[in-house]
Amino acid sequence: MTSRRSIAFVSALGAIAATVYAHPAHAASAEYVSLILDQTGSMLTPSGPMKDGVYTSTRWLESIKAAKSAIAANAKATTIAYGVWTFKQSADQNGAVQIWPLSSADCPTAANFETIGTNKFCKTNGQADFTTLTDKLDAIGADPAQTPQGDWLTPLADSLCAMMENISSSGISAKKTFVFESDAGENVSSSTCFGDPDLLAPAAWTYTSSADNEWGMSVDSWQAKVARKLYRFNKSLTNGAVVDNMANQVRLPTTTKSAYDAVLAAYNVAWNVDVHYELYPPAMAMAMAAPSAAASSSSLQLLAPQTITDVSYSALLQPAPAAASRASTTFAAVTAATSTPSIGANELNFFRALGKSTPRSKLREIVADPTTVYGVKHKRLGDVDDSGCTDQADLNIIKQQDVWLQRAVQPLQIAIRADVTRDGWVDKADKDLVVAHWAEGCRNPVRPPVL
Ligand SMILES: [Ca+2]
Repeated sequence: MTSRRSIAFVSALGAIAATVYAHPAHAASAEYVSLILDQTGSMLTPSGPMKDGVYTSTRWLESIKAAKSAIAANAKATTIAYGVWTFKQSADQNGAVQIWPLSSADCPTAANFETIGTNKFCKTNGQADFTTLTDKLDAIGADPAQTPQGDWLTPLADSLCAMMENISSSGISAKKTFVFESDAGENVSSSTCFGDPDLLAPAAWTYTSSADNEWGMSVDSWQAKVARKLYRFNKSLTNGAVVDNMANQVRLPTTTKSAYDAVLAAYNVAWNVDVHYELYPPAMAMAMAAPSAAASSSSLQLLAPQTITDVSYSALLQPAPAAASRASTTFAAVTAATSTPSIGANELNFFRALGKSTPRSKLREIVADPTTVYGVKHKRLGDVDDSGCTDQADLNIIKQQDVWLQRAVQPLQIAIRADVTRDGWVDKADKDLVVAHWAEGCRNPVRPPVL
């Protein structure tokens, strides 16, 4: 009897397993990715490729391209879920706010919608769903309601801590990944992770067993508080106890670096950080220092408030592109012998440290450098392989997994060739250009494009 019942029980388990397998939509995801897009006013700063002495994109538009690129390797995955967040202050948004998905109707497949704590996710089930997600990111980039406005208040530290609290309090044990697109500029956090800036913040956080260890940063700086939250990821922020009061901090149960690393690994958290900034050649810095009579242009008015509210060094440099665009003819001849980064060293170091803060974390510096030439000049538009005919072979190169959505910079030669729009990225715009010049130069009939 006992054995027969056991067999029946095992059979029932098998049936349950088969049921779950038949409806993977109901299974928890293996990784939860929170895309955090810095939507504050400084993201409107001209950036990207330069043409005739003027940056032709913005940090915001570059951040959308970078976000797609950061997740490109997941295109065919069936077990990864995504949510998209922004942060800014004023215009009814104070800190981290989720913008997608907001309901199951937003997901490519409604059944793949998950709500976990205060977080909502859509799981993508293969390439078609993933394309829906990247199209959504493009739509967010172009949406006037989502585009940063001329408001420079940047609650960066509070937003990062809020995001970590959102995720840590959800109890997700699977991989947790933050994709973070930002240009820094913390200047208004007033809540849990408020603190004076550490102007000498190191580019890597270092462990010591000291009770008042701040990973090499100054005590109670906002950078140190973000690190406290990350390194005590699974401790509740209730009443700010983890990050706001040194005496109340919950110490990690370790006194050695290896044990500490093991705790970090167990959190299963990664920060994939893209920090966006420009290199300003000398003429731009000069234009910034001595604004011309045209300083009342609308673009400068948009930029001006940050010089009042932003405590960072980068704020002092950010009006430069507007000034340069007014003086583009004189700027065009200038070389970048001694370029100045638009981001302060202490903030760049914070991003660098965050990008290697846990075992899976990554950092990319998305630098608009006027000396960089993107793409290559093909004889025929869209003819990626220079065969003399724009056809499926060119489209196939763009669609290749190690090329599609990638940043088209050295050493990715094939992506550089595929970047027919010459903007530094391989994406839908490149496909569109190939299709716009379809069959040009071809001797034989060409079938319609397979996108
Ligand atoms: Ca391109």
